Amino acid sequence: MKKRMLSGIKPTGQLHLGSYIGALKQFVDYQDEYEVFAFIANLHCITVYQDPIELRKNLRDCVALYLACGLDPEKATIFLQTDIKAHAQLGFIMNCNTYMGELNRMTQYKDKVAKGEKNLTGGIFTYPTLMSADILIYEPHYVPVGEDQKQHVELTRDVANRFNNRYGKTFTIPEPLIPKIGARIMSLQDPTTKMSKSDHSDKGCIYLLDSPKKARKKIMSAKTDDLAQVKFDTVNQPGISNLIQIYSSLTGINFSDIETKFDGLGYGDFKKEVANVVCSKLEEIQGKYNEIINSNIIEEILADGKTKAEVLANAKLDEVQRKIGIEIKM
Ligand code: ATP
Ligand code: LTN
Repeated sequence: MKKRMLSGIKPTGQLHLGSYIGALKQFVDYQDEYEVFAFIANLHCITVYQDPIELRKNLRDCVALYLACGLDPEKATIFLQTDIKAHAQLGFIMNCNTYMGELNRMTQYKDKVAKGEKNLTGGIFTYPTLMSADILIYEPHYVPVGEDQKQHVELTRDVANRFNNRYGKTFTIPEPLIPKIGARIMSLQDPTTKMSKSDHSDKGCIYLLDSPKKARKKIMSAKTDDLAQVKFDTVNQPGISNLIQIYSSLTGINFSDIETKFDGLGYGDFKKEVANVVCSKLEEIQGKYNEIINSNIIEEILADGKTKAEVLANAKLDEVQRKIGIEIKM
């Protein structure tokens, strides 16, 4: 029997090259080998206020981009988190099995506090417990995520072990699957910070729906250094190293072959070649996206995904509730 893999992406704003390389590409690459469950984390995204009209649009875009990036609904189960009510219910149960100290240690939360972000919600603080529920309810072996989410999968493992010890073997312990190349794609404008939808500079982030012209411009003006050598060295050449990662991830060429290929050439030549590869990927994705976004296929795929996911999720929630004693029936 195939091993199972599960992951989710928040539909906040548009997906970008970082989310594609760090997570989405992995779902696609592994869909033949594993039984893939890919969902849209629409509860996680409201931990920060979202404009309702924009959010509704982003939801459809996100599903369309899953498909346009190559996820095949015949192979993968694609669904909306809120279509499976058991996520939120198990989320509360997981909340009750996670300690405040553990949540206080989550770097994503700590970073927000350190930055002095105001009006942080209870949802932001407890969101790793909902993520644990998202994962454990399907008992996947692997969870493909970018580097920034690794800590949340590790917390999930701790909570699952604690639950199994308290109540008897209930959950499979999942492993985070972090890509060897591209687990943390950096901003093109500040290569010491992650490429992110919330990047303060739009120029640092390549959205999957950016026009190739716009994307090319962003790459050509990416921040580099004055060492004039295409070399993978994240300490002294973070900008060039970031471009090498992007190029390597999209072409499959390893770092040393890239260094050899561009030996003696200027940064302009290198950037042009990176832009060619990125733009041709964007064109491929956008071509499919345009066909999908105006069809009914999105609703059909989500309905189908719901049917498949619900059976597993409800059965697991039932088992958990019986084990912890909150059901009258045994
Ligand atoms: P953002 O910071 O853009 O809001 P996020 O990480 O908060 O993104 P998602 O869009 O849900 O939220 O991320 C989807 C997946 O993509 C996660 O597994 C995340 O680790 C990964 N990911 C996001 N940004 C990057 C990046 N810059 N490099 C590699 N992986 C990334
Ligand atoms: N928290 C993740 C999104 C997410 C997720 C998950 C990823 C929610 N539930 C379960 C993997 C598995 C994020 O912020 N990117």
